[in-house]
Amino acid sequence: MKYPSIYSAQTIILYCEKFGFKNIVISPGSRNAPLAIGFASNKNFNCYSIVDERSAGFFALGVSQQTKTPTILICTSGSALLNYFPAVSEAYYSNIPLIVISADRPAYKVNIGDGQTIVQQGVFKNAILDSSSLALDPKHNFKEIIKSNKQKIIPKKFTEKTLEAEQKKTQAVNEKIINSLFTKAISESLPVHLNAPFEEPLYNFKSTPSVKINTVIKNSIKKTSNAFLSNSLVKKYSRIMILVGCSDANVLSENLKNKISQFDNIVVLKETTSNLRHDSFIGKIDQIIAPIELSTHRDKIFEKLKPELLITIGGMIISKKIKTMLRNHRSLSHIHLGKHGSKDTFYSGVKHFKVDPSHFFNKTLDVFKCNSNYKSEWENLSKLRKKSHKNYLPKVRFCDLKVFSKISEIIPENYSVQVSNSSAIRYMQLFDQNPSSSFNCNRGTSGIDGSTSTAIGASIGSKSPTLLISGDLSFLYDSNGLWNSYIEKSFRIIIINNSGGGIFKILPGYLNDKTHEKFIETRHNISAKQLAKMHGFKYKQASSSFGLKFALLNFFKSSSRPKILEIFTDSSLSAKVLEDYFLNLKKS
Ligand SMILES: Cc1ncc(C[n+]2csc(CCOP(=O)(O)OP(=O)(O)O)c2C)c(N)n1
Repeated sequence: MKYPSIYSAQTIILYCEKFGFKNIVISPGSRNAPLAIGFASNKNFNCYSIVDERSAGFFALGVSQQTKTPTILICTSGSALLNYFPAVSEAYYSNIPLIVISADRPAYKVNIGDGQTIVQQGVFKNAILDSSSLALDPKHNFKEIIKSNKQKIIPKKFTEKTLEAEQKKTQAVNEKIINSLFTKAISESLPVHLNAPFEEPLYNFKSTPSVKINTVIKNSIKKTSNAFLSNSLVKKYSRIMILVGCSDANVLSENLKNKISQFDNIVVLKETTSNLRHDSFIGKIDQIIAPIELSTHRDKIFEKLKPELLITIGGMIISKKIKTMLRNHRSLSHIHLGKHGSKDTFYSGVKHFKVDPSHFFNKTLDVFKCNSNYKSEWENLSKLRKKSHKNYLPKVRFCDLKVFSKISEIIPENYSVQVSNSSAIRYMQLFDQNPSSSFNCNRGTSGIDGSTSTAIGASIGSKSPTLLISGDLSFLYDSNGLWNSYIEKSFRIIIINNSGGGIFKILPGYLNDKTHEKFIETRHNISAKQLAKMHGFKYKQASSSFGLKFALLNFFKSSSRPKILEIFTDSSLSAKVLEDYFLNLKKS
């Protein structure tokens, strides 16, 4: 073991040990060398070396997404830190814990023309739970510190004794900061940023720690309150909709799912990324809503389908169609359940109950009970759509819809599936998915900048084999995600290459002209083949139904190297087919 001789660096490592953090993602640099070497030589940690900080950030996000515990990110000073921003904001908006630790120069060396230096404090201020900067250790190379005409750390007249006293004070302040930030990241499941200024020398280490930390880790689990029971919103309703966004399969207990399914006044609508499974819960929300949107009677139908009480669980809702429906036809009330703050997504004035959803329903289900045919109205529509969907699919030519129907059929049991933005996750939501597999997508900020890195990080954090399903732009954007040595042999990537941002062709307002093609769709003819070769993947292509069937035969079989399957589709045909599909869903 090597403990850095810089007291604050050593303290950070000791706190990480004490808190039981395991996964440390380190990007190279020398200002952060005390931490990099200190963590890497400590057997309590699994350390990952990733050069590109944007990719490192998303990799860490993927690990945390699966482990549900904070992953530590370590980077050097300067723009390195800023490259974490996309992942930090994704973590912030999708409630994933991350601890960013940036090495910095002492304050007196910032803005005086020192190299690789920017103002690092508070850089994530709009997308971070909390951030703080440590105080510089006065005792570490005080001779260098007092050289500065700007330093405010060591008074002009000092003795060995006063320096010792200053160091003691600094140590106490720094421990408080670290303890507070780490506790917050755990209890709130959100990202925090700790900035750590270090003076040189940076490469001195000791085999045993020289500081003794005084931590008392507070139990962050709060007592569950039943205060919601006396809230006036908890009463009988004939029409309750439970809408579940990004979450884990266990967000509701089996027992509760069965109980809720017996209520005819409650319909449960779930997205693929909710990972909630129950036969009576309704998925494929867009399939139900799209044909209504096309109907001349849509307002009347939506008024009948809208809930009196909307209860949301989990994170972001992907379906634009349900958002539009519920904004135009508002529920009387909206309750959001869970640890994290709710958003007024549906403009109906949300009330947040900070409570575990299972606990809430265990206490309230009987209060909500009421005879109604609300659930059956939704169920009838769902059955009709299922029939139309089944009739339509065999007629479809080779295009995105066809490809996603095939992929959805072949995802093996117990896979961890990561899906990129944007049409990939939307297409996945049109099909039944393997109920034993889990589905995740970076929907916090819906970026296309980190899906591959997230998936690789998730494969480290997950016990299941991982499949990434990605669009071509998302894949090419984050190709540095492949630049690390942690890609397991079982890792699989399917790229649907429709030569650009095919999503834009299925969104309203797109015009088929050269300007849209160049600046919105960003059409290209790049393939992933060379990248696959460069990063040691096995690579296959398909551009027809037969080719795809053949390529998928062995795709999930165990292999000596990870694999990429690139499927080429025509974006114009795909857009046309999807439009036609929604039109045809009306028929049964
Ligand atoms: C970092 C970032 N830049 C731009 C966007 C806007 N955007 C959303 S989807 C998309 C195109 C994605 O293309 P591709 O990965 O090929 O998938 P598909 O078009 O099939 O959805 C873009 C550019 C974004 N979401 N994130």
